[in-house]
Amino acid sequence: MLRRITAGLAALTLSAGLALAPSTPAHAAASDCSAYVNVVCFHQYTNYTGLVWRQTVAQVASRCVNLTDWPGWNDRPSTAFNTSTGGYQLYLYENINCTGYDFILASGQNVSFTGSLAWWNDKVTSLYLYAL
Ligand SMILES: [Ca+2]
Repeated sequence: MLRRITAGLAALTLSAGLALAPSTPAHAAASDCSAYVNVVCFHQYTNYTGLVWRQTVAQVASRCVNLTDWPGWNDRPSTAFNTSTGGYQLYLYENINCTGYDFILASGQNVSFTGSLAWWNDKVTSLYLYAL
């Protein structure tokens, strides 16, 4: 049995730009996720700073991606961005292999895991980007 939470955040206004190859800047800003179209992106900290994990839709769509394959990223995400434009829904999972509780982020949404969502802070271990 899975608990599903849909973030009720307004879609970001995204600047036009090309999605780049994976990168991990040492210190980030919200724009290190929001400025990229068609990416899944995380910040290390809830205030949109720290390390950034960013992958294009093409790199992660339609399969389970374990953050345990990315050194240091298991249980690290504190924000999540789904800037996909093709209707992809981002499922974030508590455990490896896309199991456990999930959190759903619709296309064009982003979230910081604070307040009522604080349970998810430093909890994400795998993700699945589903094409609708
Ligand atoms: Ca976890």
